[in-house]
Order: sequence, then structure tokens, then C-alpha cells
Amino acid sequence: MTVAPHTGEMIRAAFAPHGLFLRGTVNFSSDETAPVLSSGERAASVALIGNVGSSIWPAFRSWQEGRNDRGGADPLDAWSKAVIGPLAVELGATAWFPSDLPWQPFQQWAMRSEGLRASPLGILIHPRYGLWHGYRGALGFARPLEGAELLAPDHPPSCHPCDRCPDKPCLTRCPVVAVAASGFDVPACRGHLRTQAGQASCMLSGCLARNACPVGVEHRYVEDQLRFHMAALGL
Ligand code: B12
Ligand code: SF4
Ligand code: SF4
Repeated sequence: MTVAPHTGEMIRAAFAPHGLFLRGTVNFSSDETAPVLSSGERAASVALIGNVGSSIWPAFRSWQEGRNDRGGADPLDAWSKAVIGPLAVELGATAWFPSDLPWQPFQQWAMRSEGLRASPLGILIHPRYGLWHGYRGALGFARPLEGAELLAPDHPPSCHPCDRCPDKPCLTRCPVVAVAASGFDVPACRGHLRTQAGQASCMLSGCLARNACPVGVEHRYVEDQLRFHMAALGL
């Protein structure tokens, strides 16, 4: 049994005012270990909710300005919960958030539902938005969602930009070689971010490796958002 066919439209309409998009959906088969809903049942499906480019930034900053505590220690997570939590209740869904433990496999869900693959940086690359997109939450439903028609309207054809990028500039721009085909060296990156050089480059205008990618440059995060994410990474 599927949910009402208009659920995709309802999800889109509910999140659009916040700059959030329905990124894709996954239906679990009965032999998979799906996440557990607040009702105690296993989820039959999840809908991924996220940003493309800086789509969430005006809504997030305006929410933050209206709060005495500026959203607390993790304001973007707090905003995501403030927006997605109540809408999940309205839609009869359980909400999960990417930074909450136990980590739900957001990237696996995105690969499956959006046909995306990992870039050498570890983050998934989108044929249109490049490295400039992310996930703010997921909605779990007790029933399967219908498939293709629930994808974002601009869902791209399945192709992996890194396969068509012979020079791979993302692998050569990091001053401390923290980004390598073998993995992301978190201590090396954070060590550099604490130096004067790191403060004057990556912390100010974003990860040099991520900025070097030629895909979706028009969707690069605005400076304020870049600095916000770098501050979180450099902690
Ligand atoms: C832990 C974590 C980190 C750790 C990574 C530690 C490590 N070496 O693994 C740290 C803090 C360093 C990190 C950094 C960043 N992260 Co991070 N991170 C996560 C988190 C919370 C959990 C990942 C995980 O282990 N999941 C557990 C398993 C169960 O999930 P999975 O889907 O099955 O597993 C995938 C990941 O493990 C991934 N993976 C493996 N190695 C690495 C290494 C890195 C650097 C990343 C990002 C992913 C990754 O590959 C697996 C296959 O799908 C996810 C959110 C989430 N719930 O997934 C975000 C997440 C993966 N991060 C994200 C982002 C954007 C970043 C940063 C760019 C943020 C920033 N402030 O700049 C940086 C990346 C730095 C870079 N190289 O550019 C996004 C990626 C979105 C996308 N487009 O794919 C996510 C999904 C969060 C979100 N809100 O959207 N991250
Ligand atoms: S620079 Fe090339 S290899 Fe690196 S993430 Fe971008 S498209 Fe992929
Ligand atoms: S933020 Fe700077 S130090 Fe860290 S991976 Fe990117 S380029 Fe390297």
C-alpha cells in the first residue's frame, strides 16, 4: 500500500518556504534493516530533506536573529529541528537529523535515491549542484512512498562528474594534503585550520579543495555560510 499520491507535493510545499527541498526517497525492502519509527515499527520509506546551494541560508539566519540565544551551540541543527520536527508530525512521519547519534546513513540513502556518488572529498557530488548541497533531515514513514515522481523536479540524469574530471583539482589544492584518494585526514585538516595561514585562507573563504571543484560553481555557498561551516569543521 502506498501513501496518498499527493504526499510528495505536500512534502515539497511544506518545506519550500524554508528553502528546503525533497531530495529523494527510499523504499526499504522487507529483508533490509530499516530504521525504527517513533511508533516502534520499522520504517517502510524515508524522504530526504536538504538544501541545494545556499537555499536555506536566508530562512536560517532570519530565524537565528529572532532568538535571544542565537540558536545555541549548534544553531543550524537547532533550526533544522525547529522546522522539520513539527512538519514531520503534521505529515505523520518520524524525523531523523544527520548529526544525531546513532548516525543514520544519510549518504547511503542519497546515493540510492538521487543516484549520487562520493567525490574524493568524502562528500557526495551532484551533477548540477556540485559539492554545494547537504541534508538537514529525513522523514521516516510506515508505508512506502511512490518512487520517481517524488524526486526533486530537477533530478539530474545519473552521471558522476568526477569520472569526467581528468585533472581532479580537489586532490591537489589542500596545503596539508588532507584530501587524498585514500581518505580525509581530519587531524591534518584541523591542525592547519588552527594556524594563521589556515585562518587566513580556508577559515575565511572555505575549503580550498572544495572550492577548486569546477562543478556547480554557481551554487557555491555564500561567504557567510562558507565561514559558518568552516567554523564548525575547525572546532
Ligand atoms: C562524521 C561526519 C563527518 C566527520 C568525518 C570523519 C570521518 N573521517 O569519517 C567530519 C567532522 C570530519 C566531517 C566533515 C565534513 N562533513 Co560530514 N558528516 C559526518 C556525519 C555526521 C556522519 C558520517 C558517517 O560516518 N555516517 C555513518 C554511516 C552510517 O553513514 P553512511 O551514509 O552509511 O556512510 C557514509 C559516510 O561514512 C561516508 N564517508 C566516509 N568517509 C568520509 C569522510 C568524510 C569527510 C565525509 C564527509 C564522509 C565520509 O561514506 C559512507 C558511504 O556512504 C554525516 C551525517 C550522516 N549522518 O551521514 C555528515 C556528512 C557526511 N558531512 C557532510 C559535510 C558537508 C561535511 C563537510 C563538508 C562539512 C564542513 N563543515 O565543511 C566536511 C567535509 C570535509 C571535506 N573533506 O570537505 C554532509 C555531506 C553532504 C554531501 N553532499 O554528501 C553530511 C551528510 C551531513 C549533512 N548535513 O549533509 N563529517
Ligand atoms: S574537482 Fe573533479 S574529481 Fe574533484 S570533486 Fe570536483 S569533479 Fe570530482
Ligand atoms: S579545509 Fe583547508 S586544510 Fe582542510 S581539507 Fe580543505 S583545504 Fe585542506
